[in-house]
Amino acid sequence: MLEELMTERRRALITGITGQDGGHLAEQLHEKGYEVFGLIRGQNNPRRVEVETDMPYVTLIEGDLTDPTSLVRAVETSDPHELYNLAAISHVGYSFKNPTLTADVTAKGVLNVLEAVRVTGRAQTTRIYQASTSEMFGGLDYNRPGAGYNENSLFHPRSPYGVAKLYGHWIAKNYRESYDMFVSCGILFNHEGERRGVEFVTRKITHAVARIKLGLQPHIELGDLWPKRDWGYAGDFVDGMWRMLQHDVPDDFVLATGETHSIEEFLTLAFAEIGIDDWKPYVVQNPAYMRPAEVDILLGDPTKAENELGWRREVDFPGLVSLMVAHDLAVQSRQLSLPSA
Ligand code: NDP
Ligand code: GDR
Repeated sequence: MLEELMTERRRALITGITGQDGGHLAEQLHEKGYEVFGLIRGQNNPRRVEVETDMPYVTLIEGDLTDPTSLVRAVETSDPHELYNLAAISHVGYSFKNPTLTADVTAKGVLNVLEAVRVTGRAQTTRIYQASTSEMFGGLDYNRPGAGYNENSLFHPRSPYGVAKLYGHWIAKNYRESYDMFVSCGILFNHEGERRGVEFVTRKITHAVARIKLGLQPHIELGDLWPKRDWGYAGDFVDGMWRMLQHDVPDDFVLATGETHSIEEFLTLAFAEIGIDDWKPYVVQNPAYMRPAEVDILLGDPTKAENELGWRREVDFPGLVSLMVAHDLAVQSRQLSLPSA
């Protein structure tokens, strides 16, 4: 019996399975031998077929972060040792246009997940990862000017998304303190890659760069180009999520690269990948992509995660841009060579 318990296969439930991080995480957990369950929403989610094709080892469970009963069912069906709560309305610009939905999903949805674990009697057996974000910091770190944000920096969110995430962060910490639950919050800075949605600026650029190279579009429309972000690779960051849940105690950890770069720098490297030195003729600024309030600069300090979790990012900024452009060139070229319907 003891032997059976010790060799029991680990089970993980991922909310946000159709998203960027859900894909990377499912892949890594599967490679580690986990049985992986994914929460999927909607009657006709167009991304269901992608998950079923690319990750046939994932068992999909219908549910929605705004539907508490569906979350109870998902937790009971998967009976997870680890639950990664990645689902959210995650686009900052969109959150200004749909603030109430953002609060329902990105804030209250976290409470629904925590309650689903607690009321099904799993408070002491299911470890939870909450996807917190550098958007909770917002502006400058007034306490440590010039230094990166760490776990002790002040929060000052600048969007409905950031405010909703801050609720999720605090309610997760509250359940850790109130019910002695293993709930860890990863305060992750921007991370990108081949799976990034094209609505986010990095993928929007690499997707357009590939299409410009192949003559499929003339230019790209963007908003502000001066904001700076601490951009890492999603594959590296989901490894950090897993490490947080293997740690001996639940805690909060910043994951970041410790470097910050502007969108202009991203454009320079991306266009250089296709042999274009001056990107300016190919970029049109459109106010539609500007936000009512902007986060000027984000820079993170991952020292705690490096020291306590042994976490390291592998992919650097030029490597990230290069792999994303290469991926989009391959995808667009493949589509070009497909016979038309
Ligand atoms: P994505 O936007 O790629 O994925 C979001 C996921 O949430 C999708 O699978 C989406 O499913 C799902 N979702 C949205 N609404 C609901 C709902 N009501 N019920 C259930 N599922 C829902 O995000 P990422 O993978 O990039 O990020 C993962 C998490 O990490 C998010 O919480 C994000 O806010 C956070 N984060 C991300 C960072 C980044 O740089 N990527 C940095 C810091 C934090 P559907 O297919 O149905 O739309
Ligand atoms: P962000 O990522 O808001 O940092 O949130 P995004 O890529 O959307 O924006 C980064 C910066 O680029 C500017 N920008 C544009 N952004 C988009 N999306 N589209 C454009 O055309 C455009 N032009 C300029 C933005 O104004 C901003 O300054 C991401 C999300 O993944 C969040 O879920 C996550 O929490 C944070 O990263 C950390």
